[in-house]
Parts: sequence; C-alpha cells; structure tokens
Amino acid sequence: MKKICVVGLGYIGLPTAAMFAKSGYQVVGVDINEKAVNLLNQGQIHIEEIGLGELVKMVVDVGRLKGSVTPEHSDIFIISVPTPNYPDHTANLEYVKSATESILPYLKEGNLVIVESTIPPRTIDDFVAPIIQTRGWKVGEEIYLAHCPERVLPGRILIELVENIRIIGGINKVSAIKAAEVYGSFVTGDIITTSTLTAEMSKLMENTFRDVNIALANELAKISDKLGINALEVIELSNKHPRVNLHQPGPGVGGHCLAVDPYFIIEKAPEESPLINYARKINNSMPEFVVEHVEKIVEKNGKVALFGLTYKGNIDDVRESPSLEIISLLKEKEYKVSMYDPHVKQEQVNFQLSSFDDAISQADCILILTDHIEFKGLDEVKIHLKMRNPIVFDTKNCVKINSESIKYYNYGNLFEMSSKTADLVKN
Ligand code: SAJ
Repeated sequence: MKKICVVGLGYIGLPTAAMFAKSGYQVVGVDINEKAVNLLNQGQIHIEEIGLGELVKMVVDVGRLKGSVTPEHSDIFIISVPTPNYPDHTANLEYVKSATESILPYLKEGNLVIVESTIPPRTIDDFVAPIIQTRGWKVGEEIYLAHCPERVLPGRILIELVENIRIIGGINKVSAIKAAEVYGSFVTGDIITTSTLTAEMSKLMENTFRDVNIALANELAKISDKLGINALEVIELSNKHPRVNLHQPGPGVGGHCLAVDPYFIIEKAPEESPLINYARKINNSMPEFVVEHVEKIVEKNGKVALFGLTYKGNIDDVRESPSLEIISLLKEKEYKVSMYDPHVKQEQVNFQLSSFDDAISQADCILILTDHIEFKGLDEVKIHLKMRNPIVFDTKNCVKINSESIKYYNYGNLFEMSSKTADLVKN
C-alpha cells in the first residue's frame, strides 16, 4: 500500500488526507497545531465541514489515517499550507518554505511532491524546486514535482474534491502524469495536465474572475442606490440573458481565497493588472458602504445587532470576513454592537458573542452580514418584543420578513433609507 504524507491539516489538507485514506492509501497528516493532530488521532476534527467528521472517524478507526507533528518517509508528499499575504499584499510564502523544508529529511529517490497551496505564478519553478535542489536532488528526474491547486468550495468540499475537474501542472511531463495517477484514485472529474506556470495562473484567474464579477455587482448596488433602482431585480432580469451571469452584491468579499489570490497576480504584473486591482478596491470598500447606510437608519449611540461573522454562509470560517471590519467601523462611530453567529464559537473571536435574544434586546437594527440558513426565517415575534426599533438591514438578501411592521432593507431598496426612517418606525 502506497503512503502519502499530507503537510497542513486545514480546510483543504484534512479532507484531502481523509479522501486519500478512504481510497486505499496509508496516510499521515502533519500539522504544527498539536491540538488538531491530537483530535485527529482520536478520530475527531477541529473544523466544520459537512460530512468530514464521519469520514475522518471512519478512516482513523480502521488505521488508514493518523496525525503527527512531524513528516514520515512516504511515497508522496502533499503540501497544503496557507499562503496568506503580508500587509502590503505580497504573498507570504513562509509556510510553503517551512513545509517544504520539513519534508527534506524524509525524501527518497522516486518520491513525488505535490503543492496544493495557492501560490503566485512561478513559485514552483523559482521557489519550491530550488528548496528541494538544496539536498542535491535532480527535480523532475529523482524527485517528481507538481502543482495541483485545490478548487473546492467550503461547505461542499467532500463533493467537489471528487467531482471537480483537476488541473495538474508538472515541472515536467512525467511529474504531471504521476500526480494525475494519484488523484485518479478518487477524482471522478477530468484530470488535465499542463505546466506548473499554467496551473498556478489558472487557479488564480478562477478566483480573480469571481472577485472581479462580485465587484461589478457591488458597483451596480452603489449605482442603483444613487439612481433609485432595485439592483437585485436588475441582476435577476439581466441573468435571464443566456450569456450573462451577474454575481451578487454583499458586505464585501472575505475568506482566504478571493480576498487574497488576486493580489498574487497584481504582485507579479502590477502595471498590467489595473482592472484586477480596482475590483479589489471596490470589494474592500463595501464594509464602509454598509456602515454609511447603517448611519442613515440608526441614530448615533444606537445598538446594532450584527448577524453573521463568518465570511460566508453555513461555514465557521471568520478569516478575512468583512463582518470584522464592519464591527470596528461601527464601534469607531460610537454605535453599540452585539454579535450573533450560530456557527462561530467564542474561542474563535476576541469579542463577546451574544445569543439571539441578547443580541436583539433593545437593538435598533439587525444587520445581516452572512447568509446562514438560520437567518432565513427570523423569529418576528421576538423582534417585535425585544428590539427598540424593528429594522432589518439584510446585505445578503437572505431573510424573509412577513410582518409589515418590521422595516426591511436589502440592496434592492437602499435608496429608501433616510435619516428619518428610524424615527418613523419608532412612532
Ligand atoms: N460573494 C459575494 N457575491 C457572490 C459570491 C460570493 O459577495 O456573488 C462573497 C462571499 O460572501 C464571500 C466571498 O465572496 O465573502 C468568497 O466566497 P465564494 O463562495 O465565492 O468562494 P470561497 O472563497 O469560499 O471559495 C473560492 C472558490 N473559488 C471559485 O468559486 C472560483 C473555491 O472553488 C476555491 O477552491 C476557493 O476559493 C479557494 O480555496 O481558492
């Protein structure tokens, strides 16, 4: 039985390790986070992802997957560590560097190294290969090297890992073919091989496509607010065209992918990427846009109940979440804030979380920032009884309000907001 060592047990590494274990490999999952490793060895997981808990328990119970804080000799090494960016937005490759260095003592001739982390163009050739070469290995001949960017959507990881088309870039052809064989053990989608550079760039362009399109939707929301147009209806109607797919506006773009990856392109070709750069700026401006609108409907010192702290619905990930910036902006403007999120645990954040009841008690507005399923139908009786002003501002267009005495705003009727509204509702 072939052995795989997966370095990095995060949102991608852990499900990937579990899938390989399920499809016949002996897998060791490595992480510097001892807590994650210990939990794994008890068959438990430290993140939220549909179906992952059951899968991990099963493969750990049968002895196919175990956790460790150090790598082991293996046939295949998969590097799946974060690539955040520095405050100036350039890529921080420190985790990729230390993960690659950590496997060096365990490499044997014929091993295959696969990098799944999202990386700037040329990283495999100019950064990862040279690290492996420091031990004298001939990369592509003695050690095979490939980039296989993950493309799965949090919340659907176990389905998309299997069904999505995989792009595999090899440092040479034989590396790509070897990596394709490995993923063929569980991927049912097509597996397409190419160069490392093309694989790096296609991954970045996928997320950039989405980021630029969300920026367009956010710009439409701003234009519609100014001109008194229902932006959401415009999107719905435009999308009836067979070749149009306008995205949805929101409170900003969060997460560890869309809000980060486009900068990897900008970093390498700044002069040539003004559109990508501008899209980032538009999406980054959305928390401020939301707060400006809160100011129109809630008096200074009023209480805003923020619903949803994760960067998107039905997940537990708060990384780069626009909600975090909105909290600081509201505090700066001297609003009282309460935070409610049924998917987030207190230890994940450095501010106090409230229950639904406490969050809305004496509040002047519920501000919906994430489309969690729990927010679809809010308890309208409680809203009436507990809020000071029954106003809901839904930046994700996900709540259904039935009562006419609760004032409901979304990006379709922003233009109806005025500083008088709060008083109107109160009286
Ligand atoms: N968002 C909008 N409007 C939309 C769609 C999304 O405002 O119409 C916001 C979300 O609320 C969220 C952010 O964008 O804040 C990102 O969410 P997402 O669902 O678009 O994507 P991620 O970041 O969870 O995952 C993306 C996926 N990429 C694409 O769909 C092209 C996923 O397939 C990648 O694997 C992942 O990035 C990654 O790891 O790179």
